[in-house]
Amino acid sequence: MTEYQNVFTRVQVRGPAEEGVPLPENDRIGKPVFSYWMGKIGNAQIGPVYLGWWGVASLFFGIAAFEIIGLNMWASVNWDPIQFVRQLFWLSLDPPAPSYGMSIPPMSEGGWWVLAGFFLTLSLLLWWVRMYRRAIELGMGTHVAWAFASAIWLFLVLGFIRPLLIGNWGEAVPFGIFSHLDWTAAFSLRYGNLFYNPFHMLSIAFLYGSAVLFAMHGATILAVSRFGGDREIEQIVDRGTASERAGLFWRWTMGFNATMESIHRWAWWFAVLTTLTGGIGILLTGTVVDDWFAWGVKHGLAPGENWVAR
Ligand code: 07D
Ligand code: 07D
Repeated sequence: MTEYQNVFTRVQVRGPAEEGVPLPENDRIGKPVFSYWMGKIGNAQIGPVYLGWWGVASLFFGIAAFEIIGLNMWASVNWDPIQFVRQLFWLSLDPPAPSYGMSIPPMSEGGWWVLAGFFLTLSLLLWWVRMYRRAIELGMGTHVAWAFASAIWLFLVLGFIRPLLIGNWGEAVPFGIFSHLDWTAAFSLRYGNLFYNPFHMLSIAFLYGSAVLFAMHGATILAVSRFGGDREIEQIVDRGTASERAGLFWRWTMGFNATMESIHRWAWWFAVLTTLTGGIGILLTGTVVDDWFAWGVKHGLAPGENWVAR
């Protein structure tokens, strides 16, 4: 009992290797191994991993994109390995200059960026297919794939859909640790302060909300794990003291409680809506709205000439 009364995992279940459900063809690779340290944060069994063509293709293009980015960065410091490591966070592979529009630029002037972006996009889409297909194969819902699709949506808006609408690759995000932060700050300034974009507001509310919900849910389940609350799904159909108590705790403290099932819908929607609303906000910027502060003035969000404080 006391083993459960701690915020850190204290117990590890260790049985014979679990092979999982049988598959039509055995596409799984790797002999299962056990790791005590992985057991501290999750399941101690590692592998076998499902190997399929979608995953292999995704990794291939992902590694290709990563290599193109890395080699271009390395070339930018004249192939000096020390400088490459020293300046890594500040190095960048930039999109073509605005003067190129949507044409294919020379490799050294943004061509590599286009190719890396194409490969990275392919890699993400192929990984999406892998997730979707594995879920179907296991008889699961495809919720994970659709949540991932929401993240891919924001990624595509940032680097593909919005530049396409504007007609310029130069609008897209560079590949680099600090360069992509500089891009983000410059984007906000260029379009009159993203804080006045209501979709940025929504995205932030869902992002913060995701953190709050995750904290509430994680804490609640840990708090009732001594009653078996960590067996969440059984608790939905077979109501026991854990689920009941968890619900009662929130009804007592704030009057309303989610259910063992609905809390996961809350979590899914908050996470999904972060990038979904975010993508809408970015798509509108520079296409429909050129200056979010001016837009705010017009709609009474920000002080302007006719501003009357109420
Ligand atoms: C913890 C899961 C693990 C994932 C990790 C990310 C790479 C990139 C770089 C090849 C939560 C792995 C990173 C593989 C390698 C190269 C050049 C997920 C977890 C650890 N950002 N961003 C980061 C990406 C955008 C912004 C960190 C990606 C937009 C701000 C990391 C994308 C804007 C800050 C990173 C992307 C933006 C960051 C930590 C794609 C607006 C930070 C990410 C594909 C949304 C923070 C130095 C993390 C930081 C940070 C990756 C897009 C803003 C390098 C892959 C253009 C303000 N971003 N980002 O933990 O420390 O995610 O930056 O769209 O402060 Mg970013
Ligand atoms: C980027 C989805 C794509 C990622 C994918 C993952 C790999 C790695 C590797 C496995 C993150 C691909 C993964 C390739 C594989 C391994 C190891 C999700 C991504 C597919 N903002 N802002 C947001 C705040 C300001 C700006 C969202 C806060 C300033 C821009 C979020 C503040 C300016 C954009 C948010 C703040 C500015 C955003 C991102 C505070 C800068 C966006 C949500 C307190 C000066 C993005 C509508 C997210 C967006 C975005 C938060 C301030 C600019 C809610 C809290 C005013 C340009 N901002 N922001 O989940 O959607 O991203 O905006 O000041 O594009 Mg912001």
